Amino acid sequence: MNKVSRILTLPETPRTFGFFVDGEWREGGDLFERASPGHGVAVTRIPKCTVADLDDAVAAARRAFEDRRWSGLSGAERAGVLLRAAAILRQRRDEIAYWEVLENGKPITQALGEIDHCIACFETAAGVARLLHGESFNSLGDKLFGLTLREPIGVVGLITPWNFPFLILCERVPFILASGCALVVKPSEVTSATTLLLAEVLAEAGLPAGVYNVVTGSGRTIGQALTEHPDVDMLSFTGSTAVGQSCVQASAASNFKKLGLELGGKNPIVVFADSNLEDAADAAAFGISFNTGQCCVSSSRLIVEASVADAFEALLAEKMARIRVGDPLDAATQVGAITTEAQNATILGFIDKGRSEGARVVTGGAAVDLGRGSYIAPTLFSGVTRDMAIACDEIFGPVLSSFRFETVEEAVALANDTVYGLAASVWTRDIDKALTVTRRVRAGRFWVNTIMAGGPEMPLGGFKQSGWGREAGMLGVEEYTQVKSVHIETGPRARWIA
Ligand code: TXE
Repeated sequence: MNKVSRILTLPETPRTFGFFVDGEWREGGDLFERASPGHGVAVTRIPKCTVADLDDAVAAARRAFEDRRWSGLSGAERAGVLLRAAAILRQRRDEIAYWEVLENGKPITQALGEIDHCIACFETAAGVARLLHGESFNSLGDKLFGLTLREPIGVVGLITPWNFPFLILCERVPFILASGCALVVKPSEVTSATTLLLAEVLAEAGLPAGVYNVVTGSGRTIGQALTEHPDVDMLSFTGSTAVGQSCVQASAASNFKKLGLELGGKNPIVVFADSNLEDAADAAAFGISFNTGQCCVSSSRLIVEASVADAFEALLAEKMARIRVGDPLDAATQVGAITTEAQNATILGFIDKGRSEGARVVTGGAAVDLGRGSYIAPTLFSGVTRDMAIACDEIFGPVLSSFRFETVEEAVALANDTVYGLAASVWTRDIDKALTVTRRVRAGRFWVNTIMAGGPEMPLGGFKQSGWGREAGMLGVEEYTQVKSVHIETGPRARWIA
């Protein structure tokens, strides 16, 4: 599936995008120019929208929602649009993956795989659109009958980050649309292109005007205004824990909009001595290097049984050293560029801190010089203690911190030793150990003898400070609905006034 079907070269000139409101493209005044992180070459120009543009988009979404042009359709009709969108995405797969790579720096083969996942999200959401339903209560006695209705929550604001611009978008948009809501999306300012391309896809698929609007611009202006907007009913935010906290405050200070939050992670991979160590090492290398570790579910803490720790670290380091770091447009590349200069500096800063706090670099530990762009070698730190920055903080880069344990109790305690709770992985052939760790470690997504597996049928989201709510699957549609309890009386009323 992931074959690159044509030779990929950089665009000769940057592509200029407009923004999308009420079914129409609008030109931006000021533009933000984005350089490809893998090459340092300008690739896109994106509007810096104003708060007035955002107000227009929210008003368009509000009109679309209130006149029921989308929410009033049957689930089958909504499913039809989502399935047509999936078919168009399949046709435009190479093109969307190309723009994703140019702005984000991820390898092209990975981007293509992500588009396939996005197509599956649309198809899954189409199924859920037809199946969404409430409940009936036939247990209230002969005189009363109860129903719960699932109604779309209304206008949703969606703020997305730069690490998986299209994938995170598509793990939300089709499910939000399946619920019957209208939305305004604010993508990351550095990776807006594919969110705008989705507007073309949805319009061609027959989504009514005003239901999907995209306003581009900075987090501090457009993002903040969306979180504070009194006419937005729900905000779904994926990004840093710090901005997540400000979303909570903005929601409380404006209109108590409902929040869905997917924030940071410091995810454990627990490896027992009895596991298939070759497989576990391969998974650990993948878990920290996939998307250059700029992934909220990256397994960034290795928790390995002491009896095999030295051998396992050596095996893992040997595998990590063989990972092909390279040009994102090259189909042979496994790990591409770091997406922003700020993130590059953050990761290198953590590597320095790890060294100065006394951890030992087993492999990597430095930038990779490819002549242009920002690249960092997959890095393994041994001898990490719980007080070190590389033990606690989300690095969001290809940097793995290794810890050791003697007992299952210790493994569980180490795995839970974080404010986050997004994902976890456990490796063992012993079902007792696997189940104990799975039940006792607090994380929203769990992998047993695998890592980062799954599909859009399964819900995703975090425990603890990793967030609120669930996306994808049935729960991912229900998240964007609210429940109305309906009471229906039959027969004569038992009168209050005699
Ligand atoms: O995220 P921001 P940044 C983590 C990761 C990374 C760190 C910083 O640790 O190193 O966050 O990344 C918009 N009101 N994650 O600074 O700022 C912004 O425009 C409303 C984990 O890039 O949170 C973008 O669209 N919105 C994460 C989105 O928020 C605001 C993915 C994310 O950017 C805003 C990304 C504001 N005041 C980073 N300020 C994950 N869970 O996958 C910014 N934004």
